[in-house]
Amino acid sequence: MSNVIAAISTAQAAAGIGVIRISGDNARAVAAKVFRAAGDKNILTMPGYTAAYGRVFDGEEEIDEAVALVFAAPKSYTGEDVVELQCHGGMYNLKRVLRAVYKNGAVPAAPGEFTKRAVLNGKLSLTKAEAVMDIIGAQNAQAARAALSARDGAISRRIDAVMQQLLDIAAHLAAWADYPEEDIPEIDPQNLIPQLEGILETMDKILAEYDLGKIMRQGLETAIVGRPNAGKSTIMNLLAGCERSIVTSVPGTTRDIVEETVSVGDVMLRISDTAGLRDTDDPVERIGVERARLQIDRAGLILAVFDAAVPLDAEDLALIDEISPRTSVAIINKTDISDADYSDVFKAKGIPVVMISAKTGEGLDRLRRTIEEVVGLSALNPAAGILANERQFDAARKARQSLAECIQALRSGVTADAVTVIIGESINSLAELTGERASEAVVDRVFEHFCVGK
Ligand SMILES: Nc1nc2c(ncn2[C@@H]2O[C@H](COP(=O)(O)OP(=O)(O)OP(=O)(O)O)[C@@H](O)[C@H]2O)c(=O)[nH]1
Ligand SMILES: [Mg+2]
Repeated sequence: MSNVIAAISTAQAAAGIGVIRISGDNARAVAAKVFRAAGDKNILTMPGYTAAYGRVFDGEEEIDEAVALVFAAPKSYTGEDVVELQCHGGMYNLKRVLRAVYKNGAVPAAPGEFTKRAVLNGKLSLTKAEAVMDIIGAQNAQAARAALSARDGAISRRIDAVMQQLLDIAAHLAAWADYPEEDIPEIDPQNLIPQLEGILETMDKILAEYDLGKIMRQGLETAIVGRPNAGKSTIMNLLAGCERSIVTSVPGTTRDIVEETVSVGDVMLRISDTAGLRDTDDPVERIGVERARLQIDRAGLILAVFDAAVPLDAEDLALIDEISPRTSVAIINKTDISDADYSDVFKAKGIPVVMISAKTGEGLDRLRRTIEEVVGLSALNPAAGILANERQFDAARKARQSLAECIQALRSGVTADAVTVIIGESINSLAELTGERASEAVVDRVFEHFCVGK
């Protein structure tokens, strides 16, 4: 009976209900040894998608009461017979029931093993399986929507469409090369190149959206930087909606990095408030400044704060130079006490600039809108099908690379045979992406990251 696997599928914590999932050819037989249905229902003969109330036993000792749900193969999550025991929640109780299940012939499920079986039994594609984990891990509405779309096959469909076009071209090329005597229209590289370029463009778009998708799922690493006393911590608190960072009129207040996750429209920012940038003899503050500089290097978005009440100094100008090639927003703060407007300095460098008073909140909406525009997430439709992880991205990148090589080869006049081989490589990479041709090692690696019980 060792093909029967079992695990706790719900959170390992005190809870009203906890579910133990059992899957495999003999799942019913294992379940029947620990669960006795009330009345005349019998786990062994119950039809799929039915439930029975009953009691759970370890040998002759009654250990819980539960509801058993039966899913008959192949109409179950894994494609095998599945029994789910809805027991009382709570760590001790669930583990006790699980032990009884193991004693009666099931073995512990490895991480993601239920979903892996679903893939191997043809119930799910690899990208859909990955989406299952993304649904579980989603931290915001956008990420959940993207994961749900992927679960529905949005990215598979998008990749399949590309693959279909390549298969058509490859088939045509092969037919033309293999049956020269047949009346197959000759292939003109000049026609093929624009066709392949169109496909390349689609792949580039899919690849470009990956970074935005990552920002959507994980949030964007954001650094608030600037001179001491410019109002960085006040802005952090304004965006966070709470007194997260200490604010005082003493320059050099913030030393350690203070982190907070904040939603700005559809964008999730992982903000770090940092120490004011200046040369200082204070050893503690100096470490803070070093950390601030590291944070600038790491950040995907820089919010650079300038104090309207004092003129720009050399430190400010150096910062402006540093942020101009990066994704950044310049914030001129303290408009409530100064009319100074040096926004032209930023505009000249192409840096979006917003004037605000962190003290009164004036300009906060403008700041939020500007951040949204700069990050560009609104251009992304989470339902359209976005690459979900590095594995998928790598495969897509390889497919794109082969396509580019193919176009290059056509331009330099290589034979149709050679071109067919390169197109084949591109198709293989796409098939690896969707899992159609993923090796066992790749499949194993995908499920290593799953939780036990899913
Ligand atoms: N009038 C006015 N004062 C402000 C504004 N924003 C911040 N301040 C004041 O400026 C001082 C410094 O503010 P902080 O937010 O601590 O500045 P900081 O950039 O974090 O400073 P360090 O942590 O020392 O680098 C405090 O006294 C704030 O109350 C503003 O918009 N208007
Ligand atoms: Mg501060």
